[in-house]
Amino acid sequence: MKKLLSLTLALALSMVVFTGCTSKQKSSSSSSSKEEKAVYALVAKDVNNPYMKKMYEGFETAVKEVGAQPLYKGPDQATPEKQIEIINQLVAQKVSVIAIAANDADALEPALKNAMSKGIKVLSLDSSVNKNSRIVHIQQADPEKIGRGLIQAAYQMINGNGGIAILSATAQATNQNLWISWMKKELSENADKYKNTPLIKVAYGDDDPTKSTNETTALLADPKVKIIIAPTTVGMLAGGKVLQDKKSSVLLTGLGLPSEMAPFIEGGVCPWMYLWNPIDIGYLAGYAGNALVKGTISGKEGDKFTAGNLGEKIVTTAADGGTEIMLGDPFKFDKNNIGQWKTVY
Ligand code: RAM
Repeated sequence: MKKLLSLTLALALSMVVFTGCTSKQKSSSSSSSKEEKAVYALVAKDVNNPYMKKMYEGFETAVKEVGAQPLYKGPDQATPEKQIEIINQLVAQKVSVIAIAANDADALEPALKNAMSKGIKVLSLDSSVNKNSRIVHIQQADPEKIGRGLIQAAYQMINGNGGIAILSATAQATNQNLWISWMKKELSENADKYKNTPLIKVAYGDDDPTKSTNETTALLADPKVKIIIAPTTVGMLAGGKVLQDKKSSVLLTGLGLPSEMAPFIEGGVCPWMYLWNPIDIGYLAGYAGNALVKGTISGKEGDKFTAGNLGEKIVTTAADGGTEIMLGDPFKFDKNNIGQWKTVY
């Protein structure tokens, strides 16, 4: 039912290019035993992050559809050190695929290079590793559109008047840092437009609910701050709760899960926000990993493959000179559509 709703909405909202539909699940009818199946692992930034769990949902579906064995791994906190340990364990376990949402672009390089030297197909998703550490990256949406779009949204929400603060994830997170660099570019390239909406501070909540709550509270101590941009689902939820509890007039936008942020959009704390379908990111990674294992693609620009229900996907050049596979455009959630999306993801 949820899948159908998602599909219908995505069609109805065809003015935006968005693959919002949750991939249909097929049950794996393979009769081969678990031992014989190749293992495809997803390494989360942090296993407890609800967004990562949604990504794994899609990954698991895809991996079962192609007849392999899915595995979910990740640290309890979003640090690269723990991810290195996990990568080494997966190499020892002789998995076939490692799809990783990286806590650092460079720190994982030796471990991932070692994995690739053993024939393991390594891809990053959500938050990329550097181009030497992966075969290909699964990119959720154009980082420039995300970064510029969030600043433009914040500007509109505060009518071009008031300070902007950013509540990010960890200081090393590749995806958040890339989005923030586009936010800063949007501000500096249009200095006249943004002269009354300066960026006051970038705070880091580490994708930890408690730290994100404390950082939000600290941001509110500065009366110049009129809006907080949280380009992380964990930061969005924590920020929304603080603003609502304090009945603050400071507004919030960013990248949030509709299921978590519906009350704040409906209540007005967050006029609107953006995201893409995290389930589809994981699903795409599962199919891309399988295409690498089967040799359908090698990860070079121009390679094409069918990603199950998402249809044909193409490998393109990424901004860092490596390659990537793009899911689609960010999608806007506001009072008009949040009611329909909150039950989807
Ligand atoms: C958080 C994570 C993740 C990011 C989303 C938007 O859950 O930091 O990496 O893509 O937010």
